[in-house]
Amino acid sequence: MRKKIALIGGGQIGQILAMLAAQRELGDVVLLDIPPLENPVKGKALDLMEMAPHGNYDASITGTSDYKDIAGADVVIVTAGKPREAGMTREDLLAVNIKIITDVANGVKANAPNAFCIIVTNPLDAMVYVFQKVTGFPKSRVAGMAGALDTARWRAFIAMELGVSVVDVAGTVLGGHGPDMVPLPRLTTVGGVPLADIVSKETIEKLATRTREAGTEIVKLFGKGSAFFSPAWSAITMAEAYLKDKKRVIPCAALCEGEYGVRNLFIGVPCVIGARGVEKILEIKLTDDEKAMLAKTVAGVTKTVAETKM
Ligand code: A3D
Repeated sequence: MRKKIALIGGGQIGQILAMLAAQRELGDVVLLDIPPLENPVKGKALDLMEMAPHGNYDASITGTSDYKDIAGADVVIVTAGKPREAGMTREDLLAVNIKIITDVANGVKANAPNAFCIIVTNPLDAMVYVFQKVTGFPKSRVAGMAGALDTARWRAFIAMELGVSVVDVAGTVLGGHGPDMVPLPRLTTVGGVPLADIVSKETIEKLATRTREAGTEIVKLFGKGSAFFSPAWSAITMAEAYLKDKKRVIPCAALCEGEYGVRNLFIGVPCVIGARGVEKILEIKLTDDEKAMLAKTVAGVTKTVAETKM
């Protein structure tokens, strides 16, 4: 029997998620959005069914506004909520998206209580916290998609700067999904060669700054709305790691209970993702400077989470 993937939110990211999940034959896809947008998701689902003969995939893709249709989903990916517009911070979305995430969490809890849940809605680290509190799901089954994207951006910018294949750039980004996130140049390599051996400190700082501001760079270019191709791929990578028990090491917002000295907070850390969900958090021995940067991003996320009053 095929796996079932429920996508809550059928907007920009949700529709790309549906396409990627179908193309990669991860399972049958249910795209849920709220009325009056029911018909657009039904239309998007039908369009994707009609793409299948050329896309060469077998998957059932349906659109709905009824949570009963996500019953028994193996994976839930949540993009429901408002995206940023030019001039907005992610935190500006807190008030509107907290209500949406609470509704979504209740719908998922009632209908897909065993799913591995990936949250994408911003402000990410606070929304994943709210989702876990409302559902009460174990920490292994709730993760925020942010580090996967932040790391992809870091790798992409390095590859673009050096004119090398992005496949050969390895690295990680820790912390909250915001301007205080912590790219780790010390642990970044290009085909095994340490980044610091081949580019200047100034270039590294320029690349790190661009990574921290990457979401805002796209929002400015779009004018309205935020990135959607790269966030969708990042979330699909996490879903695939779970569904295929790949044990991929992917930076995600995971509930830390002592790791990195952080307690009761979802924050971006390298995680092993396999059939048991977030199976393990890998702890890096950080330098004092890196610890100080991590403390700053943790303080920012703590402040936003406190505003959720949960
Ligand atoms: P958008 O295209 O507006 O899609 C969001 C969809 O959510 C819309 O179709 C809404 O109708 C739907 N929706 C609203 N309320 C509900 C509800 N209660 N139940 C079900 N569906 C609902 O936005 P988008 O897809 O571009 O972005 C979605 C979210 O992802 C936003 O909050 C973005 O800020 C966030 N985002 C996060 C990242 C990260 O890296 C964490 C990156 C890019 C975007």
